[in-house]
Amino acid sequence: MLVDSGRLHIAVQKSGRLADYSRGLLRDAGLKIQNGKNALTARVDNFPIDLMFVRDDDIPTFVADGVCEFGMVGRNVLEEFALDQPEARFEVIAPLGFGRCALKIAAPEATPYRGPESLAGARVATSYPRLTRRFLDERGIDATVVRMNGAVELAPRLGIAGFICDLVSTGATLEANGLVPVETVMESEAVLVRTLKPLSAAKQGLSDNLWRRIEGVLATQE
Ligand code: PRT
Ligand code: ZN
Repeated sequence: MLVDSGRLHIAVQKSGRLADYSRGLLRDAGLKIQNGKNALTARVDNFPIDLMFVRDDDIPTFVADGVCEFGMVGRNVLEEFALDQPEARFEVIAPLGFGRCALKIAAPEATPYRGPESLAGARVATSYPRLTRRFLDERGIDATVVRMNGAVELAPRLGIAGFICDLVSTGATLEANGLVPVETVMESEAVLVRTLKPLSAAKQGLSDNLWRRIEGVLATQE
């Protein structure tokens, strides 16, 4: 268990698409982050704040449990988590303007597609089974969701599924695999998320201060 040291904890992706942007935003907000790219944590010199470098998939859990008071994570990861853990308590404070992408259903070019009803009876491979299931359920489509943890775009070629549901930014990966998007399940970008666990007065003040600083940076980016 983490002892409440009175320090605030921010969960950011250790490495990956959000990592540099997340640290950059905190630096722009005036936080002097100690170096050490491979460390699991970093202290902030000028505020009682620690950064925790973790897998993006773990960020919602850390924030909901209050282990970290703040996190920066893709809305796609957060919403998939929330569908699995409806009792998890956190609030989305703001979109952060980076990590933009869309969760899309795609199929091989030759697949005939006339709308969501074309998905009836199909198999859809995805790393986002709950978001995909919700999309299908909302449209009353009976299809099989096949969970894959990576290389989802290979599923049609391997005969695992006729459709995929995956994140798309430039569309180059779909194209390289002979796939075309047919439906958008959700638009996503990185968001700032805050725990709903009650904070001590000191931490609440620090939390408000941090958010004001981040808000200031975001305002200059509009
Ligand atoms: O190690 P860790 O678990 O932390 O990282 P990760 O590998 O799970 O995540 P990472 O770094 O790949 O992505 C982190 C977040 O970035 C995602 O959750 C999204 O919110 C966001 N993001 C933005 C993307 C993309 N764009 C994106 N294009 N995440 C993944 N992709 C992948 C996509 O899955 C596909 O394989 O990129 C490929 C498609 O890209 P295009 O440009 O060819 O369309
Ligand atoms: Zn991940």
